[in-house]
Amino acid sequence: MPTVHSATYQLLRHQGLTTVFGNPGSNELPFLKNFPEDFRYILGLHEGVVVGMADGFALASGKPALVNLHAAAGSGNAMGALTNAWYSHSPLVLTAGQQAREMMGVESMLANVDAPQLPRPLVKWSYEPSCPQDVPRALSQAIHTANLPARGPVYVSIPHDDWAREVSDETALLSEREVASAGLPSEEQLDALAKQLNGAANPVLVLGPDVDAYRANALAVALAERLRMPVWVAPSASRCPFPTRHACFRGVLPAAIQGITSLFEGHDLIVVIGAPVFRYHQYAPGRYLPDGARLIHLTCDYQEAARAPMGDALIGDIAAMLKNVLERVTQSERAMPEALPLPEPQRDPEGMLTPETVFDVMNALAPEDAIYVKESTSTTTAFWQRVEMKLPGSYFFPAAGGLGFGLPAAVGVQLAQPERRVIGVIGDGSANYAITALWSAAQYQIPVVFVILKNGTYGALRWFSRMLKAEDAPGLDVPGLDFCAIAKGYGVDAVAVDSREAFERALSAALADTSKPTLIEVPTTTIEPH
Ligand code: TZD
Ligand code: CA
Repeated sequence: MPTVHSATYQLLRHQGLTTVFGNPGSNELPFLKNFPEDFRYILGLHEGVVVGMADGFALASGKPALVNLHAAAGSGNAMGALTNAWYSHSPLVLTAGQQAREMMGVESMLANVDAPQLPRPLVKWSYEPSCPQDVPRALSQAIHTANLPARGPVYVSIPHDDWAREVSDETALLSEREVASAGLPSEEQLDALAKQLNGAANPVLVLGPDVDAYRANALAVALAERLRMPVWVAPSASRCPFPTRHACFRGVLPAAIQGITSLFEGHDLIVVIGAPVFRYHQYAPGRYLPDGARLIHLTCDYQEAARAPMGDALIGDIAAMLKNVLERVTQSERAMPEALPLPEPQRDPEGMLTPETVFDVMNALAPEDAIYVKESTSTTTAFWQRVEMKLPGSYFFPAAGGLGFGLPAAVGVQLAQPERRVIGVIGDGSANYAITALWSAAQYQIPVVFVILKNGTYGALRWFSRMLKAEDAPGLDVPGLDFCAIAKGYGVDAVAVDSREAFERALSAALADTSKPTLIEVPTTTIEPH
């Protein structure tokens, strides 16, 4: 008879979840024992790192990733990282070891009391099987739930005495299951949508992270060219859905109600695809739409559709919807939008670089299929202006703004995309939340190039403090950090640079070495996010 252990590994193997991201404790050891040779275990030294690596891996591979956490304490440590996974529609299958069934009621050490409650509301589904025989089925449900649109994290708590128990041969049926969704609007809905697009005098396109997640970037380009629309990236951009040097590209929308409405003045149709409407940040109340404008929202997420404060929404497969709409729209005779001018080079002060120069150098030296994992909050606008990205899956930023994503996600992305170079562009504030990801990168020889932008401050908060008239708030600076020493302590080669030429040399050398990670510490000026 199969055991819960053998049936589960069989299921995971068939479903392609053979990389396990984890940090173990006693409750998890019965799952990890007899670890099959065709599986790999990636150890993270803190659960924020574990989930961050798995998140990057899932986003870059487009497939569910398996996480194994230690009971309540490990799950708690993972929660901050789950905010990002939830908002990036990342299909993470989180498992957590539970105390032995008989020992749960008395709340022994490591009993995860009310385990399914713990990760809510940052999971689509959370469960603790009521008997050992239900564990493989529950994990099968978890994988399919995570992977069905809209994708997202799920959580299963598994008592450690379950793994050795026997299950019926029928459990094998689970491994063979395929669960697919086929969401496409009706012909009538597509025709009505196309009619609005064809009839608009001055439409504008807004693209979000799910265009990139569905690998629908080329379809979005075709639609923009067919209708000759300016294209904006939806606010708080966590992925790059559109080539940043295309004539139609306009940049990332501001994350404020009034800011967006002002920019869309004069447009009669706003088409938003693969993003919430909208993911605001700064509180700047105002009108949601300019006069005379209609908004249409195409999304894979019914919750996004339902909670929007304005516009009509259509829910379905982003790529299929785009493809079908494209077949129905006619070539516009409007003038094509003009490409944005390239930004001027910046002069660097003695001994440090401007972030703009850092990005210009990256843009010049990195391969055209490089992947950027970015977590420096004050430099976002400058980055989007200066770095050309044209291939799908070229950019990842924490979708909920939860810091501690950048370092581990860069490691996970590089694991999923070994043929492409991954550059982590990380602020000196952000780097500290999940710094032990450096250890995983070193131990598993994952050749990420980490570029630490060291301006000595929480730059974005400095900007916010002026906006909120709270300039006297304490705790906004981070002096006294030596990232080269820290990196070396975790086994990563590191170099500090203080001029453009030194950075060019260091980045070229790091990009040329695919055998191990490198960290480059760059002292920079502080700039404004907008
Ligand atoms: N803690 C967590 C987990 N996430 C957060 N987003 C914050 C705190 C608040 N926070 C921001 O929203 S931006 C920021 C903080 C602390 C500053 C990040 O500093 P940095 O980047 O050095 O990484 P910049 O470019 O200097 O802003
Ligand atoms: Ca900083």
